Amino acid sequence: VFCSLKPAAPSSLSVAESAATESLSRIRSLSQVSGVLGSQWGDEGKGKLVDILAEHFDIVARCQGGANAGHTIYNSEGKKFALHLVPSGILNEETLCVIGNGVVVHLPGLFKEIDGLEANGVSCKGRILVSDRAHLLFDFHQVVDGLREAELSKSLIGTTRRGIGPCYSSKLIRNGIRVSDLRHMDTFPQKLDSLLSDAASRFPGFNYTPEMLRDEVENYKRYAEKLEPFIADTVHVMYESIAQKKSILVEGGQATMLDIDFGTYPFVTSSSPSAGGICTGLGIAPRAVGDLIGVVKAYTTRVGSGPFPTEILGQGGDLLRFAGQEFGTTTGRPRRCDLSEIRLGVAYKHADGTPVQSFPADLRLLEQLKVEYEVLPGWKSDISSIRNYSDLPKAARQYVERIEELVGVPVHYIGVGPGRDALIFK
Ligand code: 2SA
Ligand code: MG
Repeated sequence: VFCSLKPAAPSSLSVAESAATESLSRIRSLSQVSGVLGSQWGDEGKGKLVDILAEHFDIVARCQGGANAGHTIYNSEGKKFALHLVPSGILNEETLCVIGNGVVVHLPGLFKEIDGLEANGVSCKGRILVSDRAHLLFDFHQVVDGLREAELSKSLIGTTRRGIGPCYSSKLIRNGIRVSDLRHMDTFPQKLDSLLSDAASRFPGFNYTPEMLRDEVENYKRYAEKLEPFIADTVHVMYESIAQKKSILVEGGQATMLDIDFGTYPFVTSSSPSAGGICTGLGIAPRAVGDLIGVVKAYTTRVGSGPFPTEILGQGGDLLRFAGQEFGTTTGRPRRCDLSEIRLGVAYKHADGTPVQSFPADLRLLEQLKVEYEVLPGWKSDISSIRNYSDLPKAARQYVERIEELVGVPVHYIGVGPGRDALIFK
């Protein structure tokens, strides 16, 4: 968590009041353009933090990725919403949600999400803007994602099969179709035909028929009409909003270790989930970007393939996975850490014992290196109902403080459960 520490609240207030005032003033003093980014391999709980912070921002914007993101948030009644494309600010009525140019948009999925939200009383009309520069992700991109993975067989990436890589491929090879192209249905069929023909010539398993094109064009005529009220030049909206002193919270999808440049390539996603993605995916100038909040789990997990030096295999891993799944699926269930001791990975070493200076690009090296651990005491108690940092077990505080010390970054928000209120401000 990278925001600066603020002075303590006046001493005339009670401890609880002063803690609440301090946490509120810290949120209010976040920069005009702030970001919530994943710092591990995803699933850190970005959506929850964005949902909490959203009421203090005018705009919540996505800058990269697509429906490969899975952001689970709960409203004040504890109702669960799983979002993939719609920004996690949507539950806050005053917040405008922006899907930026860097996002790849699967319209059937987007409308399914919007319809689901509307059916649950969350109004989306006039509250979601989709960039006219965003690339359209078609069903066939998802099919190709599966075909590519099948080809890779044993060395597969383990993608979400949402078509992300194939859609960004279309974008970079420069025959992609953008949201603004929906306004020109006369040329749309040719563009789509070129994309589908490409896929058919590359993959023998891809059965491209004239009916497929005809049906998809018909679908997209309807989507074009339905999307029209949502389409905007979001780059201009960002520029104007910044000039008008409106605040923008950028919601990252995936995470640094899945970044196309900085992650464990090729076991990465096809976008830039780290800080640079904010500028390219929304058209925001680097100088406008202020505080970045990096979200991490208390323990690291990853889905899909690729090296993971501190992976715990066997019983220990099962224990964490089991506990993690329990609180991942069931609202309000006690969050526990059953470990009697916690091994904290603090450094990587080469096989000969010499230290590894920086996170290696070379995956073979990453697979072979040794991890240096520090052993800290665990806390075998339920901390899910704790709301004040000082009430946490000593071992839990030690864990947080040792991480702050090692990383050199203050920890300001500690989630202890899935709900909106399950947060400790530190
Ligand atoms: P892709 O589909 O091309 O982006 O997959 C490439 C790699 O990126 C990983 N990846 C993810 N890892 C964790 N969570 C993700 N999002 C969803 C979630 C996943 C879901 O938050 O739960 O709903 O199942 C996500 N998206 C991409 C992926 O595992 C590959 O390693
Ligand atoms: Mg997730």
